[in-house]
Amino acid sequence: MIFAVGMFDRKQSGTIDLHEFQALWKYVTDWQNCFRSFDRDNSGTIDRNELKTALTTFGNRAVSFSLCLSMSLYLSLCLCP
Ligand SMILES: [Ca+2]
Repeated sequence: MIFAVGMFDRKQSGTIDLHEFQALWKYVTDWQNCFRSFDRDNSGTIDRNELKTALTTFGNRAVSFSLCLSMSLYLSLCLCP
């Protein structure tokens, strides 16, 4: 979570205010939606076939995909008990 606070703490105060929290929340929900779009069977994980489909979907945007996947995995570890 320190990463998230630092990323959205635009005033460099060491804390996030309501507006910064709203931006953080949107970022988290966007990544959750990204993860869910890959998790076709709603298993909570991305299996080999789902990963293959995602890679095909992203095509030349592999860097964006890897960032998305990394963040999705991070969120699934941090947000899912
Ligand atoms: Ca799945």
